[in-house]
Amino acid sequence: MTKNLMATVPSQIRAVSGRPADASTPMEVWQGLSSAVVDAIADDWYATTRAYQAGRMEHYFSAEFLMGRALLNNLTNLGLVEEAREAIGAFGQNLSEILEQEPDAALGNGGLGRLAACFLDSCATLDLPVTGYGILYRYGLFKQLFSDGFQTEHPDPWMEEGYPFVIRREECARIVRYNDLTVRAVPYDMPITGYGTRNVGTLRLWRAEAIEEFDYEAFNSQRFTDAIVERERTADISRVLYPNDTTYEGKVLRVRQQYFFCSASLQEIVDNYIAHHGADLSGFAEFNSIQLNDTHPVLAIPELMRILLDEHHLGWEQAWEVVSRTFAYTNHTVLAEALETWEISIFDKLFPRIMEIVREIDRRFRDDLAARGIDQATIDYIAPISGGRVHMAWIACYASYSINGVAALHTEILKRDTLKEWHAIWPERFNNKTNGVTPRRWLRQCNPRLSALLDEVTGSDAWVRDLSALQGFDGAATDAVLDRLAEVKRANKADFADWIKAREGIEIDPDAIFDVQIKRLHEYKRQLLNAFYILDLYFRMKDDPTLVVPPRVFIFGAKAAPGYIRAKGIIKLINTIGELINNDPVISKTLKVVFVHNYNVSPAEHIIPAADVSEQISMAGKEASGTSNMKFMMNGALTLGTLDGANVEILEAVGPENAYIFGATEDELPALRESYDPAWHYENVPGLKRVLDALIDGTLDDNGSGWFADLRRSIFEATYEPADVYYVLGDFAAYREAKDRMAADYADQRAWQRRAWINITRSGRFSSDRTISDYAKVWGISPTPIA
Ligand code: GPQ
Repeated sequence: MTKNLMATVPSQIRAVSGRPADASTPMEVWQGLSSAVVDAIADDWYATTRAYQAGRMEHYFSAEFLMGRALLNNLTNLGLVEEAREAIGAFGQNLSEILEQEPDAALGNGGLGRLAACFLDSCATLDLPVTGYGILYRYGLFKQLFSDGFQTEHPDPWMEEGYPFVIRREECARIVRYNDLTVRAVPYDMPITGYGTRNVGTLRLWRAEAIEEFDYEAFNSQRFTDAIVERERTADISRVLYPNDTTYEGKVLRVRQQYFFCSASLQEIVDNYIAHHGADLSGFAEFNSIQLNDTHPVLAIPELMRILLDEHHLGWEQAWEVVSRTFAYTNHTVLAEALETWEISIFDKLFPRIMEIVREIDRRFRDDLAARGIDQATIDYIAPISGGRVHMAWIACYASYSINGVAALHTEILKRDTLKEWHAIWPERFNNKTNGVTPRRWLRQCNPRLSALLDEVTGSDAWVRDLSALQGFDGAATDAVLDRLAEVKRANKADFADWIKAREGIEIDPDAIFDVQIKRLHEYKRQLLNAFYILDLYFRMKDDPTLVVPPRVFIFGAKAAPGYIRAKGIIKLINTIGELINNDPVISKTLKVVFVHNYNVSPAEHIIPAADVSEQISMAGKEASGTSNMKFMMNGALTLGTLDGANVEILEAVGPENAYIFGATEDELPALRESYDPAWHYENVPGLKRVLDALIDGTLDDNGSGWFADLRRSIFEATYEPADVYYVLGDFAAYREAKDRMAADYADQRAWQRRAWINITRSGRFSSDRTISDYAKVWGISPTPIA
């Protein structure tokens, strides 16, 4: 497999640059080394594809795959990091510098897209026949810069300079038809290596192209611009990732994107079935299952109906039987604003045949439920078509053989609340699949020091493929091991301080507590609560210079959706508080605030190994799972969090003495809210008055935007939402108490290290290998190793 990697590197670089390796730029070296890696796995990749195609396969449909960088991940999985370091060291290049050349493949917004990427890694490592299908966006998630503390957005043309980790498969191109447009879908395949296996899985990303490069007739008849416009209209489909996380935007282009990758992928899957199992499609679901990553790919349901009915002439019942045994649906949020519904008129315009099929699904659904004795109001509410709109989640629930949430609490809320009508009729469809993250990228690769310690303590690298193996080493935390753990964290923090200095121009003290909140900016995630704490702490220190406060660095990373003004206001607020604190000659000796700009997968790989405290402070019941909480835990940070999403299960795993849990719980909140009065908290909870007044009394300058006053209003005034809908003031006192206590506890380093160790050894359950093994049972697939 690894044959000749080192021998091929110089010639690969030369092929890229046209110059000898030692005269090539770091970017060219990255390209050449990456090409050499793809070359080295090419035979195994082909063998894996062949092996999977003949048996039962799972297809993971997702509008987002937040892959991050590929080179180091592949070298890590293949065990080639040192070999690569030597190979390029031979001509004076430094591997770390080369790795920093690589752009992030940011083809996703946040947790949902990154989860899909972790899943692919686990499927490859477990030799499972799973292929990912999505879109090759030309522009990934926008690049974020700060200007006067305000977020600005910039395009991310991530593969413009060439990207060796995707291979164009011209011969596998498909035609996708809309009523007003016909386009070619050309697949670009990304190899997915696993750890300790020769299997190489595939992520297939479709790119939209014109059927003909130009409309030659238009071109020749001097209508040059018409010809270009048509071509561009096609390329628009895969041009850009929509930058909304957990909110839905009813744009025609978005629904075109969704249909685009669903149709192309299904055509291929159906043809592959015919090639291997014959033309009788009634057996399709015996060999194929499709996981719908949220509702974005739900158009695959009517599209598979269309293919079976119109192209393969199955009857409706027969086709529906196949469809309803093929799809499984994962829900990733209970936020109402995320539930996708489309105006009927959009479907009618883009694909009338699909709309006709949806109408028939709706008609039969209504008959089906009436026959089951369901009342008319319920039927009207959960019907695929209601109120002039098509409801994607309802289509998914009706057609799927399995419906899952992403953490135990989330699945319970789905059953009790969001999807209760469905649960009442089809309880057996519901199941939980608590999320996980890959220990390859999020431990082995990003934290080599801790990895080496774990190898040593456990006697091998077996934990990389079976993270639950660490649990047996709970008791291995001798003084010697804990000293080593402390050294590892200290060294990671020093590296991180250098990285921050270079990237953000801020000096931080590696001996301070690194307290981190990194995730999309959303009100429900309550970065505002964290900001209020920091500002309150600043005032407390100003008021009482004798106050003993352990040195702390508050680290943030977050992008706000470009149209989400209030989220952008919170970014501006944190940056403004940072200015105030970092420029205060006295306070800045103890506190620093760092907002890492353009937060993405690769910054996370620098931040997480250096963290002491993992902020997971969403309002209970709102964060479906969270996955950074798991990455931090694996790297020995302690959770400061609410009983929300997977925090609940982290707490179960480590015990209350090894996490800091605070705040109202999901079942307490309804009663608390009934009598909730933010104004009372403002007047009575220590610290709040000063903090809220600072938003409008001139302490903090929002550059005339009015955004700070708006944040304050969101706390006190009911508009279309209740005042302080995310209970920021309600949880403030408990948060302040827990966070102060945590900082004080940090002084006892030995006790802290012991608790960090427990977090690491108990993180096995949060490996995506466990999650994927659970899914594999639902999917009915088994390992298919090629060697
Ligand atoms: N999530 Cl619906 C996203 O990242 N984007 C979305 O559009 C939706 C959900 C997240 C969710 O907020 C987190 O709690 C989960 O951990 C994550 O999906 C993966 O399930």
